[in-house]
Amino acid sequence: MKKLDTTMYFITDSTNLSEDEFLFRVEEACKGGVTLIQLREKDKTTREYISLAQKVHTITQRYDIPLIIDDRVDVALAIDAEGVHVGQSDMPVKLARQLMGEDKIVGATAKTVPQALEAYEQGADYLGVGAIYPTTTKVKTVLTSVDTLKEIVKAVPIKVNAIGGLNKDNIGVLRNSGIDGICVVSAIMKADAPCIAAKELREAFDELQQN
Ligand code: TZP
Ligand code: MG
Repeated sequence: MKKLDTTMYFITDSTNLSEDEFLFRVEEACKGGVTLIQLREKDKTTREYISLAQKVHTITQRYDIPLIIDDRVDVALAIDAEGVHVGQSDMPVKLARQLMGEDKIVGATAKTVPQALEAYEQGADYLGVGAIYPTTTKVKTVLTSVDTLKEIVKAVPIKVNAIGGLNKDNIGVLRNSGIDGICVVSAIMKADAPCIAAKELREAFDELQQN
């Protein structure tokens, strides 16, 4: 059975970090209680992507946290990662699912209800929906309203996470939205202490879900 807990989904960004500093931060996030990690690399060669993915996988396996590879089914398969995440310009979910097999996690980005339904019908296990707030992370995206997020949650039976500019002080807008978790890059990656940042975010999200 594949394990999928999207509660505290950490997406990495190695920009401007040495490899040692990057891996240290990934491990600190693991210690802080993130439940899922995505390796997201936009400028690496395939060989560099695989090499980094292997190193990150060694860490995530120690903490029993599934590793998702952004965009690249080939890299995910090459390192036997637990899953892959595809956006609207990437490989269609249906093909990613066929290549990855039923036991792996396939996630997708959706900004509208039709996109969400399509991803679900093609076999996605979870959806990332956003950007909820403007983001400082390098990404081509537009804002998604919390109303659309709520409609997506109602439309599909799979897990739905909010993404985009989220931090422990602004996730209040997600109260009662029905989401399963949050995806963050900067709030952990750029924090002074990623371990503490992950813990505090987790606490803030748990509090939100209880009330
Ligand atoms: N997709 C929509 S927003 C985003 C992605 C990959 C980046 C989120 O990064 P941050 O730093 O948490 O705003
Ligand atoms: Mg992508």
